[in-house]
Amino acid sequence: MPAGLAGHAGLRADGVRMLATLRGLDDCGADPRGGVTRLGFTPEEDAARDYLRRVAAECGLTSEIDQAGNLVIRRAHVSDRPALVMGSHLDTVPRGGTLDGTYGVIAALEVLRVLTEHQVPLAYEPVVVAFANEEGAHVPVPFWGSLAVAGRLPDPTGVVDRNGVPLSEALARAGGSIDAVDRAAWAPGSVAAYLEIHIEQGPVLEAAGVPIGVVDAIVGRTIVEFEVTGRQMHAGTTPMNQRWDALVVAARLVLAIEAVAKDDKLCAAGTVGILDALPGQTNVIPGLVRMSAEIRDGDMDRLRKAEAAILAEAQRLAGVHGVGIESRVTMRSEAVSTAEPLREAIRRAAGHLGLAYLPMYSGAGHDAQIVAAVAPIAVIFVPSVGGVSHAPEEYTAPEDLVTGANVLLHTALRV
Ligand code: HGY
Ligand code: MN
Ligand code: MN
Repeated sequence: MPAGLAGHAGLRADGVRMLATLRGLDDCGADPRGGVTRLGFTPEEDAARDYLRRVAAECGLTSEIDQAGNLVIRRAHVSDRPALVMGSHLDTVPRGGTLDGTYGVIAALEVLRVLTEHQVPLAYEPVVVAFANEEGAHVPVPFWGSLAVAGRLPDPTGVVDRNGVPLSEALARAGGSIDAVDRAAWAPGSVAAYLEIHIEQGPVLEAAGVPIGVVDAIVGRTIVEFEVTGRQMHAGTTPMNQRWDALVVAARLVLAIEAVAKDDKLCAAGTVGILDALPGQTNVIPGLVRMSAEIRDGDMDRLRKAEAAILAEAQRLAGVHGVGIESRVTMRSEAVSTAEPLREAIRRAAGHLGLAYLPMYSGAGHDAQIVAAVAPIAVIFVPSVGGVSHAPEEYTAPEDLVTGANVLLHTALRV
């Protein structure tokens, strides 16, 4: 720890306060079927931002929404030093958990409160950010908010949500502006480092009985959307050998995408999460299928080869079965490494607190990997019970959440 901060070695997060703030968000998108449905750029995500703005005001912090809809919380009297940004996202997948992303924002806010209350003289100005629409569940631009601060958002003007409604409306409701999202980009040199704490979402830490993961690299991801076009015909009168059934071909493509990852091992993971057959009637041969492929790997060369293999197989299936298959790559996120000096700060923080830690790989995506284009990044993990996430059962023991916040705090002191 820098000598000037030695008097702060005993600082701790207020765990009771942090957990209460976290629970305050449970109402924003609580799903009657269980879990949380707080999709990006919906009123539920707006409510979460509003709630945190009230909390920030109550503790004397200032907050604003940038032009991309990101919530930014600062001390009332900011210095002109470069920022140490800490945060994550508030949006969820449909029926997700209460912690994915949200925990990272709430832990960062707790750290900012402690640093402010104790007037800790940091080298950098601590700032909390809640990035908008990380999941991309409703507005299919995952990492929207972090792409905006990194100045990497593709042209946003034509973006529509899954119901075809232009994003401009929801963005304006959130406090941003589609015509000014480029103003959300962080000025070069204005951010010294970005720290994100997150639940692991996998089984490693729990199995090892270790409370802290120090992420060394984050997975890369490619998303492809397919349209399979066959012929819509009568399900009873059309002979089985005279059909162009889009769903039957799509089913073969689903299995091919699994095989590329599972059997051919061209990439670490391959998933089809969207499969819509139209017109969706028991007595009509599906004429159109819309489906997604999502592939991940830590090596971008491998990921590109896996993508090429899937696209080639789609074309082969189209030829063999006489249907049309159109594909569109809608997202490519780069695999990244975290910054070693920040990893060292996390390890020292954990050591200072008497905690064991493990180097970890992240198979989940995080806003940090987008921010990595403009600032050094680090990611801290806490254990996920059963390794479950993107599901209502997602859970981390409260004491582990508080422990993680203390590691974030003591990492911030060492940056
Ligand atoms: O999908 C992901 O990896 C992230 O949780 N959004
Ligand atoms: Mn997630
Ligand atoms: Mn997340």
